[in-house]
Amino acid sequence: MTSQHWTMAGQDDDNDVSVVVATRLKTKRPPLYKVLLLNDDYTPMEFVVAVLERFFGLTSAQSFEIMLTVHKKGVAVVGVFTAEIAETKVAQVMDFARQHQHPLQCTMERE
Ligand code: TYC
Repeated sequence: MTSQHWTMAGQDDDNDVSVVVATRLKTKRPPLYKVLLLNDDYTPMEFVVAVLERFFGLTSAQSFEIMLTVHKKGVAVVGVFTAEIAETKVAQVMDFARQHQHPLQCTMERE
């Protein structure tokens, strides 16, 4: 929706002065970011599946499918989010991987 409301300036009977006010009804969609998971030779497949279930709310079947895509193609988009949410997901995955001493990499890029 793109519309605006304008209140006219004027002077009423009491000599009170009214002021022009613009009310912006337009809503802007925020920029979106793809969260990407990268393949490596060492992170166990089961760990990647567990990450996708835990941090992206995917079912085990969806997680297995995405994990296999990353394994075969090198990278896959695991979700699209606003900046703050994408940053949080990336940080959660990277922290969890580091805690378990796996080299799994997760990044984000503007859609
Ligand atoms: N290539 C890994 C293996 O063979 C599995 C893997 C899948 C690693 C996806 C990372 O993002 C990844 N154990």
